[in-house]
Amino acid sequence: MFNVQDIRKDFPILSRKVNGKPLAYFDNAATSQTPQQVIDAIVDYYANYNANIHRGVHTLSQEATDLYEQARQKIQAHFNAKFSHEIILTSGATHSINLVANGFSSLLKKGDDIIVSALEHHSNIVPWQMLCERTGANLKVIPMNEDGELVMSVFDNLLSKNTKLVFLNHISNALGTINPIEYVIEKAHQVGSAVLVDGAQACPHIKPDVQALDVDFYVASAHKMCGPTGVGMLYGKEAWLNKLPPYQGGGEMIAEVTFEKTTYADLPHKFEAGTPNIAGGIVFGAAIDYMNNIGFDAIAAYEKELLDYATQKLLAIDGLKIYGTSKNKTSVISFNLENIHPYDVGTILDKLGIAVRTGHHCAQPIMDYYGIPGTIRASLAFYNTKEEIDTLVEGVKKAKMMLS
Ligand code: 7TS
Repeated sequence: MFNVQDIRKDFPILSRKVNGKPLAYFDNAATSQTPQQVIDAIVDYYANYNANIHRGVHTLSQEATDLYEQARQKIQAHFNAKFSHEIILTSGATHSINLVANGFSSLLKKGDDIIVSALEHHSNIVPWQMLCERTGANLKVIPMNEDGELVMSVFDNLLSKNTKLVFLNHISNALGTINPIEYVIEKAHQVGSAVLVDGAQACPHIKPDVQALDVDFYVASAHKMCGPTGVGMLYGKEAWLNKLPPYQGGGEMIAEVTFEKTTYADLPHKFEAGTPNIAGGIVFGAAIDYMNNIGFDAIAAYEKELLDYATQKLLAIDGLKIYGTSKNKTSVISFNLENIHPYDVGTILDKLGIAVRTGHHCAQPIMDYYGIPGTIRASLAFYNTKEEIDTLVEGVKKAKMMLS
């Protein structure tokens, strides 16, 4: 049974005060909070297992290696990848995207097309622009509409035999829109293009099945799903990962090194140069366990309830406009008050202990589309409550009164 008050007891930070008020944390899309089970796993690693992995004959190193590889298997099972070596542990979604973008340098030529969506976080735009500069490929954009949805009829027309890669997020960080990735994957595959899905904002809410999706690459960050910062994953189909060259050179990614020639290790090690975030990788596994114990169906149902409640309450405030009104959206609410700068509202909310993000949310093209400098974003998680939403709504009303 889903009981939010019991769940909240797992998160020590949720009982602290900010500016003398109980914290109401609504910046979950930036980073999620960390349950005690995950904090304990970090302490356990450093207290009992700390050693470098894949290189020692000694017991500690072997134990740490086993834990790290078990975490990889846990991640494999969670995303339903066919092989554990299709899971590359990275420093996060940004690293994962850059790894693929860098690899495609050797696969693209002038005149090839790559397609992005208008709803992307900068980390799924800039690495591809850099790739286009290196290769002469063209970057094409699937546009958005007023509701913050992608215009799929334009996407259909952008696709051609020149399309080599399509990349878009599963869920928009700025608006919460759930994108029709199944359709995108099917259509892109029909013209022989690969697809990368940025799942950074989807993984806190749903459990993606990469084989059912038939997606070529899928990326995620642990810190948005109750895990630590500085660790994430890249899923890639084995054939694609074998086709891509290594991203970074260094220790642990080689088979043999001489000054004449170096050969590379097999997957996944080919993409994991240097000492990784060992504790982070292991604890990523613990975070996945934590979320699965609560259950993604229960999380989705509860968050939908919170989203509907918050949307209705906020819309009752005169002059408040919500950006991102797709029926198919998750628990992110981006909004503005008429004639008031989002930053000013965010500052007043902070004084009341309410944490929201204000600004362009690293998604400037979306703000440009709406002709606004930014929004106030309340992103909800399964440990938020209706009472906290009431506090937010009262805070927004107060800010409106003070700033009008
Ligand atoms: N992709 C999406 C869709 C994101 O929302 C983010 C981070 C990233 C990629 C990058 O993830 P990282 O872990 O590599 O940094 N999004 C946000 C946000 O919305 N507010 O702060 C970070």
